[in-house]
Amino acid sequence: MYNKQPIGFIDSGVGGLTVVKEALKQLPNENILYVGDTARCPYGPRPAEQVIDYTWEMTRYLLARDIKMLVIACNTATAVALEEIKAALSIPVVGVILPGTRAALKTTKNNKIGIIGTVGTINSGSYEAALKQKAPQTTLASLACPKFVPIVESNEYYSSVAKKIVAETLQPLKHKQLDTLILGCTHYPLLRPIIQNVMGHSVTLIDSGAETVGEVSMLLDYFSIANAPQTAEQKICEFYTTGSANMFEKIADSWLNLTELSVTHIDLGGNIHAS
Ligand code: I24
Ligand code: DGL
Repeated sequence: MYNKQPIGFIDSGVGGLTVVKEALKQLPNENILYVGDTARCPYGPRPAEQVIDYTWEMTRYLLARDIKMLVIACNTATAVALEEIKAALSIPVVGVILPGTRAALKTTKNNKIGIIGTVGTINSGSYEAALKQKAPQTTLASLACPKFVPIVESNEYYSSVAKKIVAETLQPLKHKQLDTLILGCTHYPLLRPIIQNVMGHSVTLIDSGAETVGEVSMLLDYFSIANAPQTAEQKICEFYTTGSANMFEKIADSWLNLTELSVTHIDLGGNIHAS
């Protein structure tokens, strides 16, 4: 009836913590294992084949840890690797693209939806494919925003520089009469106030990560694999990073408002010098 095996989360780095934050809120009883490939982040500019390989390496690591479900928290990895990994695994595998797409379809009134993400996500055409398959009557405006991840990672996401870059980048979407915009990247919720301001308040922003956790919750119940209520002491929440555990912990502590997180450095792919 109850299943206390952990849910696995994988991401190219620390951005997937935006999804974990939602999981801690919506699924406080679930045990969590998170792998962030910080050493090889960002995935956004990388060729699809490489992103697929890296995503498999994180997946194999967590499969060996006996997870009951896998969440690909990274949009770029979901865009290129979800189908292949889902087809190969016997546990449920959830990406961030379909939940965001479903939420956008629920929200839109004029069927004009926008999607912003990394170069890898936008070039894959995965959001377009998902939307066209579900609702061919909608139009989708896609835009890669390669400058957004670096703004967040340089701690500039509230600065006037960020405002200027976001305004310039989103210019091509301004006059498309969109009423819904999907934030198709783990980092974009950090820029949400600026993006909202630039796009105007008639545009509803969809946070793919938050939507994804709602679907994870639904799947846990559908498959009857949710965990029993447990105390904070029983809860397992472990983070693994291919980069510096210390630096990962600093960001995770401040973002999740938790202290003394369990963060461990791991090597993936048998190449400790990979970068
Ligand atoms: N935010 C992200 N990545 C970083 C960062 C950040 N540095 C500052 N902030 N660095 O992603 C990436 C490279 N690091 C990773 C750790 O190991 C060393 C290399 C977005 C995170 C979203 C949860 C800004 C910042 C922060 C704390 C919380 C949130 C945040 F410092 F955006
Ligand atoms: N996690 C990535 C995504 O959601 C953003 C960072 C990166 O490019 O790796 O697309």
